Amino acid sequence: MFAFLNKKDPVETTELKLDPKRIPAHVAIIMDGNGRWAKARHLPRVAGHKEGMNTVKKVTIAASNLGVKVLTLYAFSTENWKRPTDEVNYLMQLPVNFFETFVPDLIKNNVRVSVMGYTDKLPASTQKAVKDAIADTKDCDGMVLNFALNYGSRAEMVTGIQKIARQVAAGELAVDEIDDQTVDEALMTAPLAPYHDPDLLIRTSGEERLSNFLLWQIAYSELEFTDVKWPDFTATTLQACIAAFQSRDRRFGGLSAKK
Ligand code: V0D
Repeated sequence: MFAFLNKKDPVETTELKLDPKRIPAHVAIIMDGNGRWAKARHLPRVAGHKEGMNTVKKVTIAASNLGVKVLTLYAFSTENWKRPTDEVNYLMQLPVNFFETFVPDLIKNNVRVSVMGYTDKLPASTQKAVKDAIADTKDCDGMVLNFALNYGSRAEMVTGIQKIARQVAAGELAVDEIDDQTVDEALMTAPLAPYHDPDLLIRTSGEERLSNFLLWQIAYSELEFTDVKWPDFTATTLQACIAAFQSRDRRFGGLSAKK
């Protein structure tokens, strides 16, 4: 089923039958393969990032039209600083470019921008673009487009544990009161409630690993891996991933589907 998901060349099929009542509320994507896409075309890596940003725009509108509530995109990890300076500098310009070219479309589609990660470590111009995108879309109440920027799941958990420990030390919280919800509320996905946990996690470009992304939050997520490189990902690829998601029986540890 959905064999074309694993083809090098994504086939544009017209319609995939999706159950509109079982669209995953929160879809998270590890957008991998931009460099590989560029290399295959004898282009510099940054050409792949540029094309990848155009894919972000198309997939955002497609997800919003399908009724997704939260789309989380892994744009820059805490490890990506190890890349060549020129590439990092180019990446840091993308939110600026994105803001300049795409905010009107986001507003038209009622999409609100949100960001999670250690954004205070980003260049001032990047921080400003992110802040402006958040401010300009703050009244949109359709889908949330949530960028993970300078994000790492272990760092997020360390910060969350420190927050909880501080509440305990201040006498605001008893150790025995700490539960799943305490942790949910201490993580960077807390503002996405009730959709803080992804229902579906997609990773493009063939690698099957999590790379320090949302480790707590994906406890019960369905995982989809596709060989399609992020710049080649389309609305149809997204539909195929959601069709695969709908073909699965989610049990949440029990014996029958919860919903
Ligand atoms: C490059 C492919 C949009 C993956 C997508 C700073 C890597 C394009 C943003 C963006 C990146 C982030 C926040 C925001 C508005 C736009 C972005 C980065 C990389 C890293 F408020 N695409 N994009 N940010 N790429």
